[in-house]
Amino acid sequence: MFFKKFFGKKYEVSELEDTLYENGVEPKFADIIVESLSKKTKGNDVRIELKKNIKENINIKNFDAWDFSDKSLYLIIGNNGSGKTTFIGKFLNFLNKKKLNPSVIAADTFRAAAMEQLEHFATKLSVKFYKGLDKEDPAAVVFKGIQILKNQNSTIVIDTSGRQHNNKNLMDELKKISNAIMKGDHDFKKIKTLLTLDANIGLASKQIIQGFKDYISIDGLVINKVDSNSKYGALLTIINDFDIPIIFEGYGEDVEDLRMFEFDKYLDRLI
Ligand SMILES: Nc1nc2c(ncn2[C@@H]2O[C@H](COP(=O)(O)OP(=O)(O)OP(=O)(O)O)[C@@H](O)[C@H]2O)c(=O)[nH]1
Ligand SMILES: [Mg+2]
Repeated sequence: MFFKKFFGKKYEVSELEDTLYENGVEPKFADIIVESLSKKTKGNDVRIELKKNIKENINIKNFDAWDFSDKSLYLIIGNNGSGKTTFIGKFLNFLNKKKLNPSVIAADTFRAAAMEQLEHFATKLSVKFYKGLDKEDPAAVVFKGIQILKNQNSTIVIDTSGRQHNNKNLMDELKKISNAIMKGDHDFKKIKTLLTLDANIGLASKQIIQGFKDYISIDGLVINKVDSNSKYGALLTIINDFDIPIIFEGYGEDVEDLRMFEFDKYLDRLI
């Protein structure tokens, strides 16, 4: 919605470019879309032209739409405070509405409060919940949790501790969790790893995605806190640079504050 401030005004190209930077759009990308804009005939609806230029210059890949109806297992990973646990509350609500009978494993044994936070969501949403003991090995918690919950024909969602992608020990721990899932005796058709990102970090997401990707295969991204975000334009770079689809956007702390990511709607909100 940054373009609102240009409504009814004669815009300067440099001002428009600065506003794009301020909104997280990568400078080299902003330059391209503004440069092609300035050559266009005056009087055009600049907002429409801007969106068109973005579409012409962004490398959008065609991903298969996610089908949540299969019996699936979702591993939720990400930096500290990137909104994993809050997202899981919203995601359980989403799965509940689809009558997919979800259950959840709290494998963030690092912080007792994190397990309580998740238990609160699980209770509120009447979702089956398995938690580890304080400081228990998260891979063991995940392994045991799956054995207990697998026969209830449910979709399982797993919460993990926050970790920085450059912390080798914690990234090794994540690999161990992933291996524990693979080794488990279960028939989940799909195991999907979702990486959560805080929208406010803007272009710094690039290093985070790459850092996690170097350790573990990532199936989709969740962008949280887009409601309090001033760097929404950075998603253009994530879309352009990575072969990983953005699946969800979180826009608040309530369990209802989640929507599927749609590029055209995203552009309408950005500009
Ligand atoms: N405004 C807003 N706040 C959010 C959103 N998602 C999460 N938060 C807030 O961000 C903070 C961190 O969220 P958590 O869900 O605890 O993040 P986390 O990744 O589980 O954190 P750790 O487990 O400590 O790594 C909390 O205060 C949430 O209420 C969102 O979409 N919008
Ligand atoms: Mg958490």
